[in-house]
Amino acid sequence: MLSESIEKQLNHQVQLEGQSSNVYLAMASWAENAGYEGVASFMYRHSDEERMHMLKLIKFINERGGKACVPALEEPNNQYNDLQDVFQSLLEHEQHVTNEINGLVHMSLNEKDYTTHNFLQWYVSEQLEEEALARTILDKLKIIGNDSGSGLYLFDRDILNISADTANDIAAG
Ligand code: OFO
Repeated sequence: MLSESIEKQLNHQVQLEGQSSNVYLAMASWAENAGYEGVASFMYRHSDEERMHMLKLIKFINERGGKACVPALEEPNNQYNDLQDVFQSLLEHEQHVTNEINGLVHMSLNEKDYTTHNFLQWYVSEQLEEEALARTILDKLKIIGNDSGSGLYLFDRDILNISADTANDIAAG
């Protein structure tokens, strides 16, 4: 059985994952309108993944005898200056999510809720991958620079091959 405080915090995380899905959906739409088809499909896929993160939490809360609440979402930012702006925002968003997950992990240990602690390990690894991936992409964009049309064209074409596995390798050194 979940404690009230952990149930509340897990529901907060449900909101955050749902919000992440919305943020990436807005980025996908911006990229599609800006002509970056590769980035758009990367973001659409990322948005779907975040929805899965939310569903996983909802099911866990309910399985543990808690009550998962489907949250209201805020309107995400729909306007970006360029791709660097998009991926910098993505990195900052993920850093925020990582902090929240770490807070939950801390809380579950404090309350000796080892089942929740175990469940959260999947999110800890996922955050490591997502942050590493965002940094890898930002590094590439910095090399290309915003003025290189052909560089950005190739980046857009290649982004679909940049998988989470690549980021994993980088994170593992
Ligand atoms: Fe759910 O991993 Fe990003 O936010």
